[in-house]
Amino acid sequence: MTIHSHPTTPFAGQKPGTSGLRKKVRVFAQPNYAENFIQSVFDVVERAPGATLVIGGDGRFHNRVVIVQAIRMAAANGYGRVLVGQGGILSTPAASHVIRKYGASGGLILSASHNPGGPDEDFGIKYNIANGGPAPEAVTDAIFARTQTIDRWLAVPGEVDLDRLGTNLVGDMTVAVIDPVADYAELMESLFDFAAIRRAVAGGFTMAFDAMSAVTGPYAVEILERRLGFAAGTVRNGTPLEDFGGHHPDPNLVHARELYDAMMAPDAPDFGAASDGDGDRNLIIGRHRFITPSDSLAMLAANAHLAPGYAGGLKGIARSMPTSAAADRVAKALGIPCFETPTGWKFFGNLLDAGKVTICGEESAGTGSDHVREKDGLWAVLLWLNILAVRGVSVDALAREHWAKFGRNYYARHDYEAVDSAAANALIAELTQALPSLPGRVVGPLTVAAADSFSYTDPVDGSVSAGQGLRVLFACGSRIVFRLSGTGTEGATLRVYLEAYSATDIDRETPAMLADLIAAAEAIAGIARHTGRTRPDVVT
Ligand code: G16
Repeated sequence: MTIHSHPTTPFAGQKPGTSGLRKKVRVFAQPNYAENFIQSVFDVVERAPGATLVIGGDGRFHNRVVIVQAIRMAAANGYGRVLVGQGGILSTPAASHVIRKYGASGGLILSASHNPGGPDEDFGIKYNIANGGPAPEAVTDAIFARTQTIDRWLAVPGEVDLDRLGTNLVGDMTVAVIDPVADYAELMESLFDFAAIRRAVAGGFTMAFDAMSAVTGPYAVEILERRLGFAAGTVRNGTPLEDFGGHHPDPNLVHARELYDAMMAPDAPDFGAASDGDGDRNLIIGRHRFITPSDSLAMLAANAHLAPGYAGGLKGIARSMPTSAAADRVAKALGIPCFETPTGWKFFGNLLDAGKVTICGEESAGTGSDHVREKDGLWAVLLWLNILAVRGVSVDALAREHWAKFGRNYYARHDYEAVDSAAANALIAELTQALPSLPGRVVGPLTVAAADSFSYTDPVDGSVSAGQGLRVLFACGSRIVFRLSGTGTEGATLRVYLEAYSATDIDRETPAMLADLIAAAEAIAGIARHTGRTRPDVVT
C-alpha cells in the first residue's frame, strides 16, 4: 500500500461548534481544508488498529468529493474497514445506529444539518464516537488543537463507486457500500407498534411528511409508505437534492410553510411532519394544531409507554436549558429525574450511556432516545404515530388533555440572523455584566427574580461547561434566555428564547401570552441598540 504524505499548513478557525465544523462550501473546497480537519480527527481519536469507521452524509453539494477523499485518508491512517452509505447517504440517526450496530470506533458525518446547500451555501463535518454520539468537548477541543499544528495529511490512491452496493479495497482497507435505510428501518420496527399504525392507516388515518428534498426521503418512503401503508405521495419532496431544491431544509414554521398551510387547511390530513437536512430534527403539526418541540418532548414522554420499545417506562428525561420546562412537569408526575443540559446533543451522551435518561429533547426540533446517540426525526414521527394509533385521539385532543393536566408552557424562539459578530458579542458582554444587578428590576408587569449565566456540571464525568446562555427568570415563573448560536456560518445568530407558564389558561394565542416578555427582552438586552434590528428574522 502506497501512502502519500501531503505537506500542509494550519487554517485558522477550524473549531467545531455546537455540532461539528460548519463553513461555506467555498471555504471547505480550498486545497487541504477538509483534509486538514479530517487528518486532525484521525490524529487524535482513540481506536484500535484496523478499526471500523462509518462515513455518510446528507447528500448536499460537495458530499461525494469529501467522502471519497475521507476514504482514501482512512486507509492511509490504519483503519481496517469503512462502512459508507450508498450514494454517500446516511442520515445522522442512521449513522449513529450503524456505528453502534457494527462496533465501529466512530464515524464522520458530512452535513450542515438544516443550513442550506449548494456551491455558495454550507457544508459541515462532524465526528461521532464509538457510542454513536457526537464527540464530547474534550475530543472536539483536542481535534481543534491538532488543526492548529498540523503539517501533513495522509492518503492512499484509489477510487470508490459510491453507488454500487458491495465491498471493495482501497489500499489495504475494506470499503463496504451499504444500504443506508435497511438497518435503520429494522430498528424502528423493533421499537414501535407497526401493526397498530397499519390498522389506523387502514381505518383512514392520513398524514403528510415533508422530507424537504433532504436525506430523510428514502427512509420515509420505505417506512411510511412501504412498511406502514400510507398512500403513495404521503412523502413530499422525497428525493434528496444537492441544494435541497434551493430551500433551507429546516423544519420550522418559516421553511416548512407549505406543510403548515396544508395542515391548517379545511381538508388537512390527520398528521403532518417534516425533517431536516440530515434527518435528526422533526416538526410535528396535527390537523389544525402546531406542537412546539418543547411540548412534543413532554407529550411523547408522558405517552411513550404505549410504544413496545418503551413499555417498561422511562428512566429519566433530559432537555437542553433553553427548552421549556414542560417536560419537567411530566418527569415530576412520573417520579423520574429531569436533567437540564447545555444546547448540543453531545451533552446527552453521558446521561444516555449511564442509563440515567431514556428520552431527550431540545427546543430546536430535536427529540430522541437511548436507541441511538443522536436526535432522530423519523423516530419522533413514529412515536407520535404509535401513540395516536393506540389512543385513537387527534393531535389536538392529545395536546388539550396534556395541557389540562400539566398546564401550558407558552414558548417561542426569536432568531436574529447574520448579525454583526462584534455587535452580538457586545450585547452578550453587556448583559453578562448586568446580570448581578437585574434581580428586583421591574419591566412592565414583570419583576426579575434571578439572572445568571448557565453553567453545567456533567453528573457522570464531572466536566464543567460554562457560559452556556444567559437566563433571566421572573417572579411569575416566566423566563427569557439569550445565547449566540453555535451552528451559523455567517456573522452571529442571536437566539432569544421566551417562555411563559399558565396552569389554567391553556387556550390563549402564544404571541399574546409572550408580548410582555418580548418587550422585556428588548428593555433588558437592548437588542435594537446593539444589532440595529427591530424584529427577529425567524420566529419558531
Ligand atoms: C445542532 C445541535 C443541537 C442544537 C442545534 C442548535 O443541531 O445538535 O443540539 O440544539 O444545533 O444549536 P445552536 O442554537 O447553537 O445553533 P443540528 O440539527 O444543527 O445538528
